[in-house]
Amino acid sequence: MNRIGIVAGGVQPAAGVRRIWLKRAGIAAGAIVLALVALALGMVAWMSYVPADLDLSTTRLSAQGAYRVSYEPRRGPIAVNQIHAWTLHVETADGRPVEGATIAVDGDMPQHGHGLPTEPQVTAELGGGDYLVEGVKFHMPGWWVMDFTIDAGGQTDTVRFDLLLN
Ligand SMILES: [Cu+2]
Repeated sequence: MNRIGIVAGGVQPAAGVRRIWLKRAGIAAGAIVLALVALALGMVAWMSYVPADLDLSTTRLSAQGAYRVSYEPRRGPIAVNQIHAWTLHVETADGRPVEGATIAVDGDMPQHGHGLPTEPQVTAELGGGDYLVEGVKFHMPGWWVMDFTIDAGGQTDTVRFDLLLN
């Protein structure tokens, strides 16, 4: 009798400890799941965030004010996933066409940490300050930026366009 009593007494606390441990593990797992859900929601919100004051104009003054630059897609509105070309027009701040410029092209999605799927380039100078930009493609809807670094007559300046694609 005595022996059974000792055994029973020994089993009781162990089961109690296990129950408490399981309860704590359950609480921890729940907290982890909640944290992951919050993180996922935060990431979705961050990745689809677009500044309310985004300037979508297709004519912009370059960062240091050297050039007034405008662009036009050559075949109508820009569609996601379609490779297309732009005409980029470059003039001085006071409206004189800039010819013979060297222009580098870059672009990315500010919220996604990725750039363009292609490497668009200026492939021809069309005259009158117009340049042909070929190989432009946006592979996702959302907020994109396009950056042009323009070097003409020893004056280098950059211009950024914001685009919002559906
Ligand atoms: Cu993206």
